[in-house]
Amino acid sequence: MHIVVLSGGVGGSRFIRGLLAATTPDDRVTVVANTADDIWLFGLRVCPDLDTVMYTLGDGIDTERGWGRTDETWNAKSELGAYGVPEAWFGLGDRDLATHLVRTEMLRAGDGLTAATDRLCARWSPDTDLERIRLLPMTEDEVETWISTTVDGSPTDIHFQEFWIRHHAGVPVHGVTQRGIEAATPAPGVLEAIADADVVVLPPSNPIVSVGPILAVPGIRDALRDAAAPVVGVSPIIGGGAVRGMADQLLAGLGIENSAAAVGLLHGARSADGVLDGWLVDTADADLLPRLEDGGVTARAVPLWMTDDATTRQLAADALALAAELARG
Ligand code: FO1
Repeated sequence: MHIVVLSGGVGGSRFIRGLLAATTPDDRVTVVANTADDIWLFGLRVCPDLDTVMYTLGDGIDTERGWGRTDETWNAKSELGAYGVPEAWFGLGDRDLATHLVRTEMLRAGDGLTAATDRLCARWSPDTDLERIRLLPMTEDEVETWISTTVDGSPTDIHFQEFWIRHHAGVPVHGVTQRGIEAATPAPGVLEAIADADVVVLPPSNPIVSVGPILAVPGIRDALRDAAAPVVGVSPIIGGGAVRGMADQLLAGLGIENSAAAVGLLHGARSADGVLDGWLVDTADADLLPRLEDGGVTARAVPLWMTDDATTRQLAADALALAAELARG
């Protein structure tokens, strides 16, 4: 079976681990990762979601933080602070720095983000879950999520990382744009993977800044709508709150109801100009199933909290079971 996962960082990575536990080594998993979180800092290209998937599956992740490296130190960051560098708010770890240096060198040499990602993954793959997936960026073109907000009373646009890390999502969201998205093309292999897939999964990643940008890359939404494979998603919202991160602030800022149904209908049913065939909501949101069914999405209520390996594996199995049910028609 070939499974394609359109993933953000933390939630997506956790789900992918469950997916690998719920399948066999004969099953192929292609991960198309969001790159709209990416940012130029200190002359380096930082790719948070690619790195979070790579470190998580490669066993290099700091599991407490959910991002960045284990046994990390912050000397470069504190030195930048001592120099009064304005972006010193960014958590640049000394070990993590090597990843950005290797990637940036390759980008400057014209190698492209796919080759850079392959090169970085080669270090982390041996004898880890990373060996069982192909990790692709959604595009090799530069796309960045920027937030229109108000800081100290004046309207301004800030990069998503500044919104999230410097302001802890505590400033108003007037709008969210993916700069560069119109000119972006899917990275090599992305459309082919979707066309070849037996199942496509939207894991519980942020619908606005993780899954949204992937769907917004010209060509990807249509590829999903034309895909022979069932497309199944997992709600990142449980009981009206984001499982993790700042999805609720973003949804509220955009005037989108903060619910598992609203996010499922935001992605939309394939029969209604959207991309979804199926959607999993938590058992706490079982009352929302009729709204999703009315919207053309086949929905099931199952436990969504990925509290440990067993529940994460079960969630992945539930997503595959819904896909199998949909494939039978
Ligand atoms: N998240 C934080 O909350 N604080 C940080 O300082 C921070 C630094 C950072 C550095 C590299 C990286 O790959 C991720 C980092 N993240 C940090 C997480 C990152 O903002 C998020 O993983 C995504 O961009 C949003 O899901």
